[in-house]
Amino acid sequence: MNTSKSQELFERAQSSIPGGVNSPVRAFRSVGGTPIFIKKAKGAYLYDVDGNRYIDYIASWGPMILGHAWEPVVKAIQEYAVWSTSYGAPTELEIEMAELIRAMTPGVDMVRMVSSGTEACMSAIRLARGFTGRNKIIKFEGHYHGHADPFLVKAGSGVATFNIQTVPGVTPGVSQDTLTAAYNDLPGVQQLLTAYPGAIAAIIVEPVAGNMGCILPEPGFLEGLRALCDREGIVFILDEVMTGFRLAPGGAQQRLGVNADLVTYGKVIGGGMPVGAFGGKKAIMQHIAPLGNVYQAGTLSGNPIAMIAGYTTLKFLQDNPSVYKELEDKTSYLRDGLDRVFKAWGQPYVINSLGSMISVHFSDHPVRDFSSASGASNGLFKLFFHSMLRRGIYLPPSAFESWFLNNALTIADLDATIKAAEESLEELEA
Ligand code: HOZ
Repeated sequence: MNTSKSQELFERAQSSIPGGVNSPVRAFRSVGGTPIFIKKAKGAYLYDVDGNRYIDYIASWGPMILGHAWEPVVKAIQEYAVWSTSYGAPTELEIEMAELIRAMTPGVDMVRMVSSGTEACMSAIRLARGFTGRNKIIKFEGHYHGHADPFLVKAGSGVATFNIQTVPGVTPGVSQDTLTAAYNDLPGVQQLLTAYPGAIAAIIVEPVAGNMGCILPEPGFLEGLRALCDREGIVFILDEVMTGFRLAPGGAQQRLGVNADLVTYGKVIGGGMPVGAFGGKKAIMQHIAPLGNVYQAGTLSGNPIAMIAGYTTLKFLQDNPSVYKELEDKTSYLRDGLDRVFKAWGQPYVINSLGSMISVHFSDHPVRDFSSASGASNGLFKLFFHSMLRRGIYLPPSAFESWFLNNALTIADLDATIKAAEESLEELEA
């Protein structure tokens, strides 16, 4: 496979963009080699600048649930763009978007649009603190809620990929208010509550962890967190940036039957444009300015182009819930196929999946939290990643990320992926 143009671009990017990329995991540092520079994408396929085609399992890290350059979104953006790309003033479309989100998601009385998942989580934490008058939050090891200061403590995604223990620039004052527990460890959370009575404003959790590979909540874990929050007057925040509108029209709340006080969204909600949102119970949301004094704002919040891309995507998902069954069937098909070839390979592996999220860990023990995810072999993942890439399969360039399926994938694509995995594993053996 010729990737010479990507290599040239990566070299050129070094002098003007830190590390040559605008988001660290894209640099391929943990898997080695040169990132592929993308020229365009359509449906389930990415096309790089050298003319190679890849079957895409990133889906822009989640948003492209219906595939790339999906016609209705492209048309809607074209239609709205001629009226201006930003007003900084309210539009009817924002109300329609808020009403649609309310209709699709359980327990969201009010919603505020922002421009990224980071902003959504950062704002939700501030709101929880303002509402409760408490300072500390609990997050989980290996969970990633964006790159705002309070979340960069034992974080997943790029922070885990690059094994960054402490992030310079995050002050100790901020970090000390972020307490961490292991995912799926309810007694660990209980211990923190005992150690810091009346001090915890919020517990924030990815209901299905997607920033250390894909890791499922064990039965009773999320329900247990909900009960602890009720008992202690803590705001329970579900970070549905990855799972929102992906696991079900109502996200993980609907899929797993758990209710949050506040929910954060990103990715699918923007249909591929930069969008995030946070919403939840009116009693809490009404503390946001201008109703209350918890300040939060944004020039591009509710941007019309972003709103129409997101609205078009969400409306389609609401009107066509069969998409979720199709995605889940495709993911099961992939999972079964991978399971077959990994079993035949004969070395330890773990495949976790739920809905259209899936990942493979080269591990001889169940992967249920950050420490078990970190115990998996990154060396084997690296080799597997590159072997798959050479065969035209684009996986996340880090074992600390979930794969995301899009509904443009065909059975033939999945078969090609399973075959590539079989050949890649044979290559690992050699
Ligand atoms: N942090 C994102 C996934 N968990 C990756 C962002 C990107 O590189 O686009």
